[in-house]
This record gives sequence, C-alpha cells and structure tokens, in this order.
Amino acid sequence: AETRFLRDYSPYPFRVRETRLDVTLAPQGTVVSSRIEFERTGAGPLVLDGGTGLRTRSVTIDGAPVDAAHLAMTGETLTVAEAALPDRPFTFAAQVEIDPEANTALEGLYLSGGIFCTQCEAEGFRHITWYPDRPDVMAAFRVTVRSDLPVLLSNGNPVAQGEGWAEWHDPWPKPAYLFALVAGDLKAVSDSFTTMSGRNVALNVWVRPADLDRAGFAMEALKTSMRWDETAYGREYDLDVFNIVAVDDFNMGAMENKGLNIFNSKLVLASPETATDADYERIEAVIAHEYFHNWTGNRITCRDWFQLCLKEGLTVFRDQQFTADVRSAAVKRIEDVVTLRGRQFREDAGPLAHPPRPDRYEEINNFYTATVYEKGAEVIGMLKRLVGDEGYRKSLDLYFDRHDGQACTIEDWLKVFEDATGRDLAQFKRWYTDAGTPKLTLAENWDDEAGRLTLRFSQATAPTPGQPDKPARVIPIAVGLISQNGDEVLPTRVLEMTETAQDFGFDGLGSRPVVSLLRGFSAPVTVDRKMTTVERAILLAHDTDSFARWQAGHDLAMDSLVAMARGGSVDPVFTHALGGVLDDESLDPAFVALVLRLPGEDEIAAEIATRGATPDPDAIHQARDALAAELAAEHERGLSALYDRMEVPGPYSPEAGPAGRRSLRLAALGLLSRLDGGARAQSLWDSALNMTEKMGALAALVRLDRAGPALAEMEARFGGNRLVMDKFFSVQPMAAPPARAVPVASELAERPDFDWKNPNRFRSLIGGLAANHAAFHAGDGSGYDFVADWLMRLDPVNPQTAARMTTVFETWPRYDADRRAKARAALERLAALPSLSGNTGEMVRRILA
Ligand code: DPP
Ligand code: ZN
Repeated sequence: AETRFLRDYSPYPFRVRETRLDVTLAPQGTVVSSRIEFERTGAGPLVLDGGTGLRTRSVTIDGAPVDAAHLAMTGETLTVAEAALPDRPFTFAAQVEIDPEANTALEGLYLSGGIFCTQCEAEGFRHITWYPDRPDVMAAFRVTVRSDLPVLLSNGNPVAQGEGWAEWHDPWPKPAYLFALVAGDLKAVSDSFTTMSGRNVALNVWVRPADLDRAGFAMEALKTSMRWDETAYGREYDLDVFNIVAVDDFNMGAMENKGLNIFNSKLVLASPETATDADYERIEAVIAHEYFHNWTGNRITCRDWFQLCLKEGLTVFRDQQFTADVRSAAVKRIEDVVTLRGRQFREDAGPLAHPPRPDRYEEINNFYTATVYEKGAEVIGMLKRLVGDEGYRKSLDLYFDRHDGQACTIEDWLKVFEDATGRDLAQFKRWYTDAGTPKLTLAENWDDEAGRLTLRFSQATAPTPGQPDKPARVIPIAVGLISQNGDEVLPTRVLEMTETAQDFGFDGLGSRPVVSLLRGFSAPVTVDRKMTTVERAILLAHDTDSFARWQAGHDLAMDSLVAMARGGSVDPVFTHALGGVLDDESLDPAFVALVLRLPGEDEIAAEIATRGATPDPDAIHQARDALAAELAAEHERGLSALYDRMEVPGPYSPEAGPAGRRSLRLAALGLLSRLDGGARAQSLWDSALNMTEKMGALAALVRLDRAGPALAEMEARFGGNRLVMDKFFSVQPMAAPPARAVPVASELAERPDFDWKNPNRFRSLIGGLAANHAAFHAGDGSGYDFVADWLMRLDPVNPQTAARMTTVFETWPRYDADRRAKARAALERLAALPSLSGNTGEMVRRILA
C-alpha cells in the first residue's frame, strides 16, 4: 500500500450536516441506502471512500443521477466532479449492496454467530457504504435498521420502531468510525443510571440468551465506571441509553461506538466457574475504557489517525487510574509497568519502533500498538507529574471545554496544558514525536566529609528506524533516599532532567544512603546503575515506595537469572531477601505475589541483549526453571505455610482482596509444584470451584507434562463454552515444556473445534505457542515455521489479525545467526505469498528492514 504522511494533512472540503442510513439486512445481500447532506467549505471535487466489497446500484445528487462523465469510481474512491455539484448544500444519495456473510475480515458489517454487527474503526465504514471515512468529518446520524431479528440497534437514542424495523438518532456529531449497527436474537441484563445532573439513562448489556447469566458483572462495571468519570473528571453521560453488545468474533478487545459499544465476548462474559480473576479485572478495565472514550475519543476525537494516541493514550491513562482507584494502586502500577516493558519496550527496541504519534503509515490498523496505547498513557502520567494534580485537572477541564465537538491533534492537547499551567512543553513534545526508550544512567558521588550525595544522570536513546538522532528529553525522575538501616531519610522528590547529563545534589546527610530511584516508575526509561545486591536487598525490605521496592526484588531476580543462564548460580542475598518478604505478614498478598513472579523468559532475553550478549533461549528456560526450583527448595516451609494460609474461604468474589490472596497462593503453588511432582496442583484442580484456581493448577500440571486427566475433564465439562475452551487451547502450547510445545500445538490445530477463523481461538493457540519463548525460538526453527504457516493461512481470511500477530517476530534481530536465518526464512516465505495483504506486507517489510 501507499505510505501516508502526517505532513500531507488537508481538511476535507465539505461539512456533513446529517447522515441518514436505511439498512435492510440479509446475510448475503444487505442493502444500504444513504443520504448525506453536504455543505461546501473548501475547493475541489467530492471524494468518498468505499471498499471493493460495495456493489453500487445508484448514485444521485439532489435526487438526480450523476452523469457518467462526472462520476469516477475506483476500487477505493468515488469522485463526483466539481462541475456536477451545486453551489448550495446538496444531498448525495447512494444505494449499495454488501455481503456480510462473506466478510471474514471482520471490518465493516459482518455476521458473528448469527448476529449482524459492525466494526468501523479505523476504516471499516467504507466497507458499508460510500462516505468521507476520516475522523475529522463529523455528523449526526439517523439510521433505520430493517430485519426480522428481534433486537435492532444503532447509535444514539431510539426514535421509533415497528414490526421488522427500528429507527435510531444520534444527535452528537461523530465520525464514521464510531458508527455501529447490531441485529440479533439477543437478551439483555438491564439496569439504569442517574447521572450527576439527575438524568436517567437506560443501560443494557446484550448477549446471546444462553450467556445471560454471565453478563451481570459487566453491568456492575459499567455503573462503577459511569460514576467514577463523574467524580474524577466531571464527565457526564449524554444519551438516554447506553448499550453494550457481546460478540464472539472480534478483531480487537472492544469498540467505543457512540452509545453502542461492541465487545469481544471474552471482555463481557464472566462467572466464577468460567472466568479468572485476571479476566474479571480486565473486563472491568475494558468496560471502563470504552465508556471513558465517550468523552476522550467521541465528544473530542482525532483530526487524523496519526493522532490516535490523543484518544487512546488518554483513555488508557484514565482506565489505569480507574483500576488503581477501585483496586490497589500499588499493585496496578507494577502490573502496568510489567506490561509496558514486556510489550512497549520490546517494540521500541526492535524494527517496529515508532513514536506515540507516528508521522507515516501504510495501514493504520498496524498502529494500534503498545506504543500508541501504553506509552501514550505513560506520557500523560509524566505530564501529570510535571504539572501536578491541580494543574492536570485544570488542563483537562480546559481541554473538555475548549475542544468539545472537535477533531483534535497532539498540538491542541499540549497547548491546553501550556495555557492552563503556563508551562512551555516544546521539549516535552519529543515524547510524542520521537521513538525509542531513553536509557538513564546514574553515577553516584558520595562526599563523606561534606555529607553530600551527588547524583549524576545522563540520558541516551538509541537510533530507531528513520530517526538516527535523539535529542535530550524532559525526564521526571522521582527519587527518595533510604539509610543503610532502612529508614527513609528523604521522601520522594521529583528531579526534572532536561539535559543530556545533569547533576543533582543532596546535602546534610549523616551517612551514605541508598538511592530509591524512579519511584512509581516516574518515566518510561531503562535504568543503568551500579548497585550491590545488599543495597537492593535493603530497598526490597524497606523502601516506602512499593514500585521501587518491587523493582529491587525484580532486579535481584534478574541478576541471578542472567548469571544462571551463563552457567553461574543464584545469589544467596536474593534467596535470603525473598525469605524476608515471604515472612512479612504486613504486606499485601497481591504485592508479594508480584515479587514472587520471576521475570519472564522474553524479558530475560531482552536484558541479556541489552547487556550486549546474545540470548540463548534454551539456557534461559533452564535457568528460570532452576531458579524456581532453588527458591522452592530454600523456602519450602514458608511457601507451604503461605499456600495454606492464603486459601480463600466462602463464595467467590472477584474483588482485589480475595483475588490478591489467590494470586499469592497460586504463585506459591507454581514454585512448590517443582518439588511435589504436581501433587498440590492436582489436588487443587480436583477441589477448586473457580476458574482462577483451576487455571493456576492446570498451568502447573501442563508445565510438568502431567495434565492429561485434567485436560480431559476440562473438555468434558466445558467443551461447549468457547471462552473456556480458548484457555484450553492456549495453556497447552504456552506452558508445555519447550520441546513438547510445537507437537502439542500441531495436534491441537488438527482438532475440529480449532475454529481458526475466530480471532480469539487463533490467538489462543498460535499466540500461545509464540508466547512459549524457548519453543517459539527453538533452534531447529520449528516454532517460527509453525507460526508463519498459520499466518499464511490466516492472512487472506483476516489480514488485520494476521498482521497484528506478525509482531511475535519483532525480536528476531537479538538472537544468534542461525536463529536469525531461520526467522528470516520463515518471514520471507510469508512475504512471498502472491496475495499477501497490505496489512501483513507492511509489517513483514518493517520487521525485516
Ligand atoms: N476499540 C479500541 C479501543 O478502545 C479502538 N478504539 O482501544
Ligand atoms: Zn481505546
């Protein structure tokens, strides 16, 4: 595909006053009649977007057919020459026919298990009808849906309905990417919400009738989210109804269509028997995320897709704040950092690195990335730290006030902060425009006589594709000082680094303290500093900042793992320090569970590469196994006591308290199963009443290759439940001993219920294998080939999901020459597909560049 550039932006030369759609649904021949009222605001012809799937029956302007000389239609655009357009406002009308049943790409209008549904972000609306399919063209929509199916939905408020039809009106101007339509045999969990100004809103979570008993939690999460946005941001809902619909076939997690959110069913449906604590937390967060988009995304949208992080970074930041508020802020922060490093730092360090606001793309669907989302959120977190809570609130108030109803840019966003706080953000803007993760290096200088500690920081960012030079950024560095006996001698202070190298001094210290650095993970950077294991152990035992405390333990574990992967052994200081954490009953169990969770194999490989060596996936796997076994042996009694103590009695609750206890219990189980041959895991599997414990036990059994009976039982009980069976398909390749993983995955792929056209099922099995580091990077190339073969099969069916999954290859440059050659060969086979999609083509080219 052709490359699009940010610098080429020009406004659309028409305003749309209203869009009317009349849609008569049929699986193979849906008829879409549109009437779009245009008003000229600039010069040029009328150019509309439309995909190749449109069978155009008629095109008129003000009711008269457009004469052929003035009408040009390609596979992608329809152009009406300027000469054929009236000077006054006019109505463009078209009738097209489309085929939802044949739509396996799941963009536009498609069928999922008998439900008609839509996905229009980013550029799906053009597969429904001819339209200016760009986010800066906003219009009120009036939609009539015709079908025999009982439930007919679209955006906005219901206007009227009758036998076989329903009319909807959305008064809030919106871009086409927020359009939605649903028709199906659905049932709802219904409730209502009274907004802060006293308006009543009808709420529905629509699911298939058989799923109704699993939709209640989503409804609770919705109400909590609506209240939270009023309290935390002063944002009130603005329609009479809010509908959520769950469908099984969905490329993304969920979609924030105005008043009609459509969700991947895995992010709606939950019961204790079928969903894990992590599923519940994710459902709650994504319901919140999509709801929060109503203001950050819908009322204020993006001028163009280069600005995607304007809505996504901010909305992720808001959903992170929400989860921190309703659960544990400390635990949430650590989880978010683990995700950020695992996905975004990895992206930033490889061939796919791009800034949160990219300046070019071929296929925008390839830019729904960890950088746009998670780093986009981190950048806002830094901004908030720099301007303070009050400055942040003032800025956001101004943002909503100034830009409501508009399609905006990152420049607009930063200007709001500048105007509200008086701060110059010119240098800060680099966080949006520059790719790469800065490396922050700390050198300490202790002057014993003066009682003075000098911290000398330097920052450097490695070149990324297309960006060789990286000027210094503003980095907020939160530090504290801890004395050698564990007292905090300096509470958190934020140092503002703006230069390539900069000194910060601390006076009046009685003795040399330990620096607690990057508290709360105050900036998305990597840290390079010399520190003894004893100093780390002091922070792990005493730091008042829970993130820095966890980080100290994580660093200790990482050092041992890196040493062990090179034939060394575990540092006894680490083993001992961990014992202290296990014994400390004052700690939040969820926090202890995070400390017990060893760095993943991919993260260890990344660390080894950062230190300038070549990671060996087999050695890393063995090192991690060996460390787990050693820790288990060393702390058997403590872990065993913990395992018993953390049992959660009584009925299941997904709340943070009990969920934290279960996560600690399962972390202990994971270690203990290295010693007991899986006895505890088997007995937990047999007795557990909730899916959280079932999956914890099952993963341990799969790791030991002793899961046969449990898997058979799972299948017998849950064979008909797609979401549970997705777990069946993912846990096996993901947790299997590396040498077994490809054979296991290949066998699973032969099963009749491996419905690979369903994105969840595909991601479970193929993504599960790719997440097994040593299996995916097997020396014989079998992991690479397995994944590449399946991507070749999926690409013609669903290019968006195929392209997204190519990212599993993005780390290939860090491995040895033999593996690199095998990964390259697999990718080149994929690239050579004659019909390769533009989506996957762009990804493979960038990965191999
Ligand atoms: N549905 C996706 C999200 O909410 C894209 N907007 O992030
Ligand atoms: Zn979003």
